[in-house]
Amino acid sequence: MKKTALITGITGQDGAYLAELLIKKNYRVIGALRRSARQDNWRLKRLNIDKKIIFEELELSEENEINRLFKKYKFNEVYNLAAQSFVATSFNSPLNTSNITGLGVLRILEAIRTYSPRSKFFQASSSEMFGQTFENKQDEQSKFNPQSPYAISKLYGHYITKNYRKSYNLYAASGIAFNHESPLRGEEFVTRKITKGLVSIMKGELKVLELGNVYAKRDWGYAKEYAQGMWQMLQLKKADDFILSTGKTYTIKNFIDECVKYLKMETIWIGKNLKLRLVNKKTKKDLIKINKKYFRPAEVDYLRGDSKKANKVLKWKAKTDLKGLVKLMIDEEMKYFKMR
Ligand code: G4F
Repeated sequence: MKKTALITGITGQDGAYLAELLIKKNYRVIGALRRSARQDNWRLKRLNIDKKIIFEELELSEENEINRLFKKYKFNEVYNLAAQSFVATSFNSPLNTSNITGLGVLRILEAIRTYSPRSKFFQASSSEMFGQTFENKQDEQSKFNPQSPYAISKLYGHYITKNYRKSYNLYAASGIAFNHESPLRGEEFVTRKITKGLVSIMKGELKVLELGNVYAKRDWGYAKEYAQGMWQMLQLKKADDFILSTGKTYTIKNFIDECVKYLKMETIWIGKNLKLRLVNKKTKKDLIKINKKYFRPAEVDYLRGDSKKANKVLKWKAKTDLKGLVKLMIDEEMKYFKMR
C-alpha cells in the first residue's frame, strides 16, 4: 500500500529534498504551503518534482485549516518543516515567529492527537536551541541556552513534541539539525549569500559583498543527507530525538576561504573585526566588507554537533565535508548563472 506523507514547508530547502526522497520511495506526498508561497516553488521545479506533489494551502496559525487537512487525508507520516526560519528576522517579528515556529507545532500535535493518533510525527528542531554553548560538542543531553526568538520558539516545539510523545504515547520524533546547506538554500542565509555573491563578483555583476559577523562558527552539512536522516527517524519502532551534524566546525571566514580557493580568486584578508576586508590581491579593490547592520542583537558564536546516537541507532552519518559542500554550491551557482 502506498504511504501518504504530509510535509509542511514543502517549498523550502529541506521540504524539497525530503519530497524528492519520499517520491522516490513511492509515497503519496501532500505538500502544505502558505498562500504566499504558491509562486515560490523554484526548488521543486529544479528537482523536477513539482508535478508529483499534491499541494494544500495551510497556515500554521490556523487551527481549523490544520484540522481540515487531517480530516481529508490519513497520513502515515507528518513532517513539520515549516517555520519562520531566519534567525535575524525573528528579532523583528518575535510574535509571528513564536506563533508559527513555536505554537504551530502544538497545533499539528493536537490535530494528530485528535484525528490521527497513529500518524508518525517529525519535528524539525534546531541546533540554534543550544545558543551560547557550554561544551566543545553538543549532543542530545547538552544544555539549551537559546539566543533569539527563533531559537526559543524552536525550543518550545522541541519540548512540546517530547511532551506529547510521553503524555499521549504518540510517535513524535525530534531531529536537532545543525546548519545544513545546499544549492537550494535561500539567499538570505550566509553560505548561499557568499556563494552567490562571489560568483556575481567574478562575473562582474557585483562590486562588493557585505556581511556581518564572520567569526561565528558553524557545523555545516549537506541538506540532502539531512532529509534522509529525517525519514530514517520515522522508520524506527519507538520515537526518539537525534542530533544531525558533521562534527566539524568552521568560521564563516573559513567558508569564504574555501570558496575563494575553489573559484581560484587571488585574494587577501586585510584588517580585523569591523575593519576586516577581503581584497583583490592585484587591484587591492574590496571584494568583501563588514557591515554592522548584519550583526544580530544576540549571536550564537559556536556550534559543533555530536551525532554518535544517530550514527549508532539510525546508521546515519554526514558524508559531505565543507570542501564538498562548497564545490556543490558553487558548481550549481555557475550553472544557473550561465543559463540566465
Ligand atoms: O546562515 P545563517 O543566517 O544561519 P543561522 O543563523 O545559523 O541559522 C540557520 O541554521 C539553524 C540551524 O542551526 C536553523 F535552525 C536556522 O533556521 C537557519 O537555517 O547565519 C550563520 C552565521 C550567523 O552567526 C550569522 O550572524 O553567519 C553569520 N553571518 C555573518 N554575516 C551572517 C551574515 N548571516 C547572514 N544570514 N547574513 C550575513 O550577511
